[in-house]
Amino acid sequence: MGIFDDILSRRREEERIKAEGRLPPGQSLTQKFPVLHYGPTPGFDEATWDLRVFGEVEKEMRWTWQEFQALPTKTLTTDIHCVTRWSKFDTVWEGVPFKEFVKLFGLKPTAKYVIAHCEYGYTTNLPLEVMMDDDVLLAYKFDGKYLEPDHGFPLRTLVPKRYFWKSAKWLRALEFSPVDKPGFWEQAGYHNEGDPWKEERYDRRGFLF
Ligand SMILES: Nc1nc2c(c(=O)[nH]1)N[C@H]1C(S)=C(S)[C@@H](COP(=O)(O)O)O[C@H]1N2
Ligand SMILES: [Mo]
Repeated sequence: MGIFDDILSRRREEERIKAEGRLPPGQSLTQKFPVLHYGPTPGFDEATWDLRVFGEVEKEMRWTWQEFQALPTKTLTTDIHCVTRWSKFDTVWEGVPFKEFVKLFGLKPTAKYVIAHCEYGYTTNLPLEVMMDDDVLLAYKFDGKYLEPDHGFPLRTLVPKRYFWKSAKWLRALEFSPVDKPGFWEQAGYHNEGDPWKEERYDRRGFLF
């Protein structure tokens, strides 16, 4: 074996060790940041953009882009896992922690599910309990820079413990619901929970799968 093969095999070995315990079943590591979504990438108009919360909240509220950016943020490093089988380690995100965000308007005890509403009507659903995890963000920076339009600018949810389709790009509203409301991919046959460690990829045999 030549020197380059040596280097290559050492790299692969490092990667294998690095992946141990961190790569959910059926996933492969990528260094890239693939772009995946249904439909076109929406534009952003600061004059009309807002983020709204509604449903089982004490107070319905809305934020302009400027108001939203004034909220305290936190930065975290986490792994992400896409249902199409790529995982990316050590991604760095900044955003408003969901758990802190809900304190601004208060939740009624009847709030059990969170439905993220995005541009063009994309939705995705999760139990409130899952959203209240410390690592769930309303994220607007990746790697220290504002999100690329394709990755959800200006705002997306980040839910690292679920497959990445649960991290909603181009977020415009959060609905707090007493009942579950399966979202876009969930209605198309993706699993309702989407836990990568349990390989909850697809569920019903929807018309797409
Ligand atoms: N609004 C919206 N958010 C979305 C999607 C979408 O189609 N529309 N696709 C989801 C899917 S299937 C994935 S894998 C991730 C991809 O995020 P990325 O393009 O930043 O990698 O976004 C998720 N969020
Ligand atoms: Mo996806």
